[in-house]
Amino acid sequence: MIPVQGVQDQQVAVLGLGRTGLSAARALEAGGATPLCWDDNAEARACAEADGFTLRDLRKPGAFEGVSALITSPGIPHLYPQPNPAIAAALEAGVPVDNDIGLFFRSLATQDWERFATPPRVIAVTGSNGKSTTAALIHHILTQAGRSAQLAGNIGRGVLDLDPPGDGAVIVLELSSYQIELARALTPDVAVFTNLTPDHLDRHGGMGGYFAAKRRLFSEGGPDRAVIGVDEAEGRFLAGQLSETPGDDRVIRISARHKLTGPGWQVFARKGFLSEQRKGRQTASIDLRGIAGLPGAHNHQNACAAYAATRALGLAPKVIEAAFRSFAGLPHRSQLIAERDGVRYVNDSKATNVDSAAKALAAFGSIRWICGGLEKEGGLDQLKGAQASVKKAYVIGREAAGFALWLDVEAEVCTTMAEAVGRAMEEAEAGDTVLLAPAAASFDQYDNFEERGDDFIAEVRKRLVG
Ligand code: UMA
Ligand code: ADP
Repeated sequence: MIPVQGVQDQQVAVLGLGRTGLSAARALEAGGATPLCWDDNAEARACAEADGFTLRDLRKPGAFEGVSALITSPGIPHLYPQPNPAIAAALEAGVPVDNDIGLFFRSLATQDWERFATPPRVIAVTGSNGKSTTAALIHHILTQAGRSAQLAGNIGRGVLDLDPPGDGAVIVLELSSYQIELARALTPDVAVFTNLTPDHLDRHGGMGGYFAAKRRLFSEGGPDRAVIGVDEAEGRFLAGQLSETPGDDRVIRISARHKLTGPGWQVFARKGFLSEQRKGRQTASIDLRGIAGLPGAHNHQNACAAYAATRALGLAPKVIEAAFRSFAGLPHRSQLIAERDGVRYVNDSKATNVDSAAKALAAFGSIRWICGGLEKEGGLDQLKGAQASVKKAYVIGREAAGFALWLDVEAEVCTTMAEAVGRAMEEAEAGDTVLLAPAAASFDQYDNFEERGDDFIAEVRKRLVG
């Protein structure tokens, strides 16, 4: 755990008692503060109380008297679509609102660091898609290279739950727009921006607000190195804005679409080959084709980002290449779960938005596509033109019939995963890929995307065994 610094004897309100809130409350207590905890869900409150935490109803008048700050959780809206009443009350009372990420950056460095030969470093990864894969890949490369490394953030582990880093250690954080937007301290040594496509628009009041939230990672103090995906206008803008000169190598531009030219530092992947260029000359190249854990152009973008971030820490291209080859990939992202009679079964349940589903469709051929679920704001327009390799769609979700109307390919309304998997397997022929890439959130039928992916895997395996 990272004890929070500068809070001795203070009362600090904590809103949300999930992974973030509970780890923040523990770390505040370790720093000598008294956390006053609240959650809008009675069950979560009861669990925290049973664990010995003090509850305070933060919605009641006067709740913020004597409170020095409110630490909130990323899933709780503070502005759009409407502010949570407790956050609104804190802001009205002039109480600073922060989150675990802000506390982490403020509390990481300790006096022990003065004895270290190499101070610990933090690499933070954001972007619309590829954050988890890129962060996990960076962590894998560092570990394979023999560096002490820990991984946390939006990937599932609260940042204050990390162990204090030792001499030369690296912390890799996956940060969502929700986490970045409210953090009052943000000082990674290396910051990565993979890409930007519409997601979470309701929480950010549209695309401009979404980009503004992500950009904060590069502006509050500014990282020593910024790795920026320049395949969208926003990335090109950000890279341009951060560069002091055309050759400024504090910015490393990455692309999975274009050959990048220019006097600066760049890493791009084309036709399956990663290329690193500095000062207009190629410095290294890696053949990414056939690396099982990184299929498709979208994963080549992740490879470029992870390569650039670890090169920024001084790792050698050969070491990075060897680690690419041993990377197993993450569950629920382009995850090959079985191959039988020439048919491949791939679980990409994490394709919760349109862009990630389009990328999954581009990574495979002859697809029997299981899609549908809770549609996100922004619509399905971007899927137009992405369905060329789809033989047929099998649509799940409570609104499956409506979802099917948007598709350009033959679509069967299946509603349940069991029906969709059953029908796709009945019709699949050698050479086909049965792909779960929903292009929608899972909450209409499941608690989360993991449960949806596990259901897909179970339905496939049941039939392969039976
Ligand atoms: N709650 C309220 N009031 C509200 C809403 C929620 O009190 O109005 C309470 C809930 O009752 C619950 C708690 O808040 O007890 C949950 O807080 P949370 O939703 O912020 O979830 P955590 O458990 O703290 O997990 C969060 C991230 N969740 C979200 O951002 C929604 C996790 O990312 C992250 O791994 C974890 O912190 C540790 O850093 C998950 C996620 O879905 C994977 N992220 C989104 C995504 O990837 O798209 C952004
Ligand atoms: P995030 O943490 O940003 O949600 P993940 O690595 O978990 O990213 O991948 C989420 C989804 O996006 C998965 O469906 C995955 O196959 C897809 N994906 C992974 N990397 C990229 C990328 N660079 N661009 C677009 N989609 C991607």
